[in-house]
Amino acid sequence: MKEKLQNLKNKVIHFFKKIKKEHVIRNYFKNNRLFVAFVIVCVINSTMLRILTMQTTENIFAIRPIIADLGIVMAIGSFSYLFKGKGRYRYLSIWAVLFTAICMVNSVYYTFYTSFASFSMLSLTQFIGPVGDAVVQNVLQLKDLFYLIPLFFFIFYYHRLAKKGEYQKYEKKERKKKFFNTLIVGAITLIVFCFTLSGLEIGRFVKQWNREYIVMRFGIYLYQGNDLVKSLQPKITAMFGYDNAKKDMDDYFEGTSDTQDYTNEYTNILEGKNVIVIHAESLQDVALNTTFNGQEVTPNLNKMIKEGMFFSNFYSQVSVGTSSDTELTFNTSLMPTQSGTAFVSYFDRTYISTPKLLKDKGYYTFSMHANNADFWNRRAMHESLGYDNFYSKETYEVKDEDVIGLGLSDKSFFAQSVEKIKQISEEHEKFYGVLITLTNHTPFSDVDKYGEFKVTMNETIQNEDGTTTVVEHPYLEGTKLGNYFKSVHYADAALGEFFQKMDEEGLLDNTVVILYGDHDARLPRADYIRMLNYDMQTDDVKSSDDPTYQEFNSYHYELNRKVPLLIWTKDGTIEPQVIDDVMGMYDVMPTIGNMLGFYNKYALGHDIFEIGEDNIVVFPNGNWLTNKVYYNSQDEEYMPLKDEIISEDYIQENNSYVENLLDVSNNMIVFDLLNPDKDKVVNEEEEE
Ligand code: GP9
Ligand code: MN
Repeated sequence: MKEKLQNLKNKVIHFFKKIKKEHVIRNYFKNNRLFVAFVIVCVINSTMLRILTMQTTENIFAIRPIIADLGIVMAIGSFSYLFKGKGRYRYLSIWAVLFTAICMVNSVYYTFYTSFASFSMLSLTQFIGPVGDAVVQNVLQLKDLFYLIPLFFFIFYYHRLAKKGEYQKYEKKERKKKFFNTLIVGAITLIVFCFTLSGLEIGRFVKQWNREYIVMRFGIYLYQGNDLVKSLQPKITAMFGYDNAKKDMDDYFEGTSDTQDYTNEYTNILEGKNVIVIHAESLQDVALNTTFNGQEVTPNLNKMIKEGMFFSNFYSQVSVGTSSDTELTFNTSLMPTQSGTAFVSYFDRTYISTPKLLKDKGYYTFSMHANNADFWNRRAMHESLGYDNFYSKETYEVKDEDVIGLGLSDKSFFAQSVEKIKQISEEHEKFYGVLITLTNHTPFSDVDKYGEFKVTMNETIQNEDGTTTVVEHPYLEGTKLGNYFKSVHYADAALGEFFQKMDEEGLLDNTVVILYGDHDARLPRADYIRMLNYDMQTDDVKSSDDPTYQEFNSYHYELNRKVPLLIWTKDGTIEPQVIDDVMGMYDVMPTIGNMLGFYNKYALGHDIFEIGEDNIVVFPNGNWLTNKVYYNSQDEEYMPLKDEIISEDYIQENNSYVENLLDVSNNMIVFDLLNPDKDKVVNEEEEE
């Protein structure tokens, strides 16, 4: 073994010595001048773009995106060797122009939107419009022209080589060899790059979740290539199978009435009221039910829950689109799509949504979120959902001292939002507004900024002299779950301040507040086990043999992912009550629709006051939940929730209901089945 290693070492040393002795690198540069110039020009431009747009130390010193750019540029450039004579230059210059254009467009786009451009936006006049105007007015800056310098250098360099007779011409055989070798080196570079990636990074690349994040790690060229594929994918999928999809949808809704065919005690009770929706980031029920040494994690919310209508078994139904999936389901009663995300890939479809239906009733509709407007492609999708206005980061003042975690703190966000809502209420008769919070977002590590809240466990010891001593045990301090509770405590305080300010401004007087947790916080199961089974004496988890040990298996974990849903009015229109039936995000639209006086025939959920205990919550992965059972579709196993025998038929019936619902929902989005013009177009095409 030792000998083999020594041999290998010698070989490597020999290889490098040979490279040095024979001036391999120098010769390579000499023999491939134009290609090398092409690679350098393209990589300089992409690096310049990253550095000029995202000026963080992490980005400025990042090597990985340079490796990715190198790999891509080499692989694409390698094909130039297949062309004879001047053809090689032509091929390379077309790509050099294209790559430069990518950098320039993104440079302009970034100045305007603090994000990177997407091909899918090309179909949106909303994008072309403002950017077009802005370019003419003031957005095109000197820095956007820097990218032309390397390109001009490349063109100039070629002409100089040609003039001096130094533009290399290769034999056919040599060209083939060069093409093959360069392609291999490009591919190896990309493979090396892939090995440096974490699972999280790959996941985010696939989802195109946050464009800045992707460009910072993958470089602009890989980002744009991926974006092109992502933009074309939905168009290609939607080309086949329209008729079947339409028929399935029509069958699904065959028995559903075109207009609401029932009334119950909640019908129209909220009609005409303003609506404030709070999309509470990562807020789980567990935070509402937890106290530390007698201190509630969420005192403000708990108070409101006692005064309002609380749904105690409410679940979000998100897939990879997390926040954005919840926004979709909440506003349209549709499920997330089976591939990609509706917000990113299907923002140009027609949706029947709560903002649109309320707009028909004279409401002004808006959304507020102090993050970059291109996160989850909200800039485009909020328009598709029918919001009259989206107040994003651009409309908020973000001072450094007000930043926590992902961006502007909830306290500052709410304070500034109240001012905006005040103005809206002066200008509009009634409004529907959704406020999307941000601070309580994973990884919950900005603990110093959440304010003082201890997640310890106090032990009171009786002393012999009759006095007592309090000993504080660390309990959840330092765990992710512990940090989560601290973060939620902050979010709750921010909500408390918000409602107080809204009340002071008289903005709660004729308003209904709807608050939901957008999805669970994906916290480690081990932390819950510690929370439930903490042994103060050992500062460790009790043994599972301990008679007081509480199990927390994967089903408990799933059930614990429930999030709050609260409907509250200041004037008591909504009476205090707790609804225990299981309910999903898709049931909100029909439930509040009945209260506010609108109806969507194509909702997949139900008014909870109609369906009651027969309700079923469908999850995008095929799992489902009823009052009786939690079913896991991957394992094809379930956990009964009541002392009741579950029949095989019950499972089968629900399974086929779930499968059908998920398919119909997906098709409605992918094939744009809610677009009344679509049917016409398809019919016309068939007649031709
Ligand atoms: C992004 C925020 C978080 O602006 O809404 O999204 P999430 O990571 O929860 O999907
Ligand atoms: Mn979220």
